[in-house]
Amino acid sequence: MVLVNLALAVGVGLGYLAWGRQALRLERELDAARREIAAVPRTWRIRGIVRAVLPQANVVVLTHEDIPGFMGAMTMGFPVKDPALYEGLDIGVTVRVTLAGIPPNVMITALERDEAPAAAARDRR
Ligand SMILES: [Cu+2]
Repeated sequence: MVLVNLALAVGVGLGYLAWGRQALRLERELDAARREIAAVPRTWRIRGIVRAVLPQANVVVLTHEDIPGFMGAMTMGFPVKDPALYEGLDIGVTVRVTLAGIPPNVMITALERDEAPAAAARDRR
């Protein structure tokens, strides 16, 4: 009986160790998969409100909507691919932008005025 219990304890112990190792391996695979996903160039079409234009830095500061899979709504600056995109842009207007790149290195590659009020505009005014 003692032997049976001992065998059982050893068996359960080994099983637990094997399970723990497998869990670790799965966790590592998941991490690697996440890194791979993160390293892929992506594009988003989002709306935002223009808060500032910084031509010296080639940056437009936007209060932007949620960027799915990247970041939530907030106010921040984005580098702009072409200075022509922010030429004549007014502060406070709602714009539709295309963001492209490998997070966290994304830039605005397209920008146009949007007449419909952005969700960000309603929530953050
Ligand atoms: Cu942001």
